[in-house]
Amino acid sequence: MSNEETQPRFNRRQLLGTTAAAAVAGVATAGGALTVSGGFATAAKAATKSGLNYEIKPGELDEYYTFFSSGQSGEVRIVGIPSMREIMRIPVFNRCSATGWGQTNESRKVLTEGLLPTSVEFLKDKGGVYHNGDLHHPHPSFTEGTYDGRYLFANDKANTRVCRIRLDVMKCDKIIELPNQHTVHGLRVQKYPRTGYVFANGEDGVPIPNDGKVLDDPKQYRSVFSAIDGDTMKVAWQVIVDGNLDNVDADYQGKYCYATCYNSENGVNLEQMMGKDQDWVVVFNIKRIEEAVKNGDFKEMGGVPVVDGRHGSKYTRYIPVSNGPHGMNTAPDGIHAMAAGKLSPTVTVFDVRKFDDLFDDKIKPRETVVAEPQLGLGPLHTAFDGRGNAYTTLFLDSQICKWNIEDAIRAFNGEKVDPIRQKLDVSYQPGHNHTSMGQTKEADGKWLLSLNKFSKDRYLNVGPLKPESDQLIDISGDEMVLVHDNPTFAEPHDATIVHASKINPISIWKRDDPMFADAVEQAKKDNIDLLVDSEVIRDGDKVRVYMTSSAPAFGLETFSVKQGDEVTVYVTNIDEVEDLTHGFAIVNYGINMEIGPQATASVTFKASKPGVYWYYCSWFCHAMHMEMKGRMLVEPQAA
Ligand code: K7E
Ligand code: CUA
Repeated sequence: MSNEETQPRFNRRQLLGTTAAAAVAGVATAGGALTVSGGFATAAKAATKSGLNYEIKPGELDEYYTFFSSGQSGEVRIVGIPSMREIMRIPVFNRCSATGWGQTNESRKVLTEGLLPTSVEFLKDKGGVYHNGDLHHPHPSFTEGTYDGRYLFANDKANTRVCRIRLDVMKCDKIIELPNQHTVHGLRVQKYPRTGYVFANGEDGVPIPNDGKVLDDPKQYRSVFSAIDGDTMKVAWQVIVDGNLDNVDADYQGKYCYATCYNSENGVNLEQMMGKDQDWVVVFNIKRIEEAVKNGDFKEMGGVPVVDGRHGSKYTRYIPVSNGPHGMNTAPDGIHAMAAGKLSPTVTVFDVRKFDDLFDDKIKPRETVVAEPQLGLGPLHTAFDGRGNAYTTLFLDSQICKWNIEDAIRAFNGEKVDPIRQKLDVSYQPGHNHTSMGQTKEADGKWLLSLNKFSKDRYLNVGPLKPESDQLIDISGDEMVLVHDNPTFAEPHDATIVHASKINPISIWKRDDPMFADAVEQAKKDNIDLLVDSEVIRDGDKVRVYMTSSAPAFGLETFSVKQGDEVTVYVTNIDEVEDLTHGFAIVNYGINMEIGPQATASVTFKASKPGVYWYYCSWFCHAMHMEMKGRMLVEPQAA
């Protein structure tokens, strides 16, 4: 719009910062009502319109934890709502310089123990671990339809892995790589009776096994759906499906889960994938699949039972929807589930109570559809307020569309009602959105987060690579009100908003924590009391260095090893004070790790360079923190 280019920039930004109603009228009134300079006028306006208090004063705590994914950054981030302050990062599929994730023995165990043998072999000369991941969908564990504060699960699209994060310590304790599958995209968990299963969608099809015997023969490519046991983190079963699985959700009865599925053509390029007008939502019958596994109606592949769920199978049903569906979301009413159209301007609403009849072949697949409202361009994901309204992101329109589910059903049945309540401009191109507790039966209808792929002009220009832009919207009233913009680094893809009352982390590690059980066991064998002793144990060319750390001193001021030794340093933080973390870094040896209060952390390396190497505490712990250091003396090998 040339009009836009000639206007001062703040005018347009103000316009986008107001509610949709104002925005629609905005073009006409912009010259009048919105000429106050700067962004503050908009914020003040939003504040008076917003029914909720979103200002968190210094020292006050947020009402919600938000677990943000970070896409290709590979970590999970914890953000408070409504303040939108980033509180913590949890390294998962990435390397973390601050905590030593990817370097400590404790983290390497998590990163390696669930790898498939082929990957162990592949990573042999690459440091033994994958250094990247693409974490899309973080979802907490449920008990009876709501969050229980035990775990958070997430997928790695880049290297076909699923992780589990312990919410008591906010650390990842399990990562598994899925056999037979190629990428994990959609991930959701069983809501009832509990988690239970973690459902993981395999997006791309490949030959099974993918060992090079079959290459350019797409007819032999298979897409796989996995159910993982969240307690053991083992694959419980897999299902082969037709098409490429995209997003998934589960019902509130523990009977079904369902996934959007594109590429019904089984094509391998864009042209082939767009060949047909229709794709599917595939519904999985959990009970029937469990029976199949029990009764042996499966093939064992890659060490797990694989059930054939392609067309004609009694384990699945394929419900036709328009081409290229994307988001899959179950409403808190437990009755409605919906698939966002992406390429179609519609959202297709299913009544999950009809799935019993569908599997008994009493009704046709499309008879489970109870509404299909037309919302706008590029519907991707839907969130809920628990009051019967749905909020769908419109990627192409850069809007959130608020609509009423019951009205959409009435319109579908021929009544003259418009289900759309409001459209709110967001900046820009939203992917996921999420409401407070909105993926549980306790949806409270207070906050909506819009996770926008582009920020363009919303923040100070930082060069060609711009941040994403997450926007906080008050949905407590009749109208959505935008209250806050938050820039984020690549790429908070999805987020889950959990009421703080559901989460109860500890502040000091328990000495019997499984995270460092291996170190405790080794110390026992070496007759070391980790809380007391600082000692060097030589075992051939393996050297184990045990030291305590207590602000502001390490238990050892110096230790000696020989060039070529394999050295393991175990540091135990014997401070019992909340928020007193020590670090252990060895200069010019590329080593650094975090040791939380009452934790033990260890790192193993080859002392390949002779000389004097200072080690120091890298996490600020005391007024004398700078003095918390010592020397590693590496004696040169005799020539
Ligand atoms: Cu919509 Cu990876 Cu969650 Cu992207 S998927 S938006
Ligand atoms: Cu210990 Cu800084």
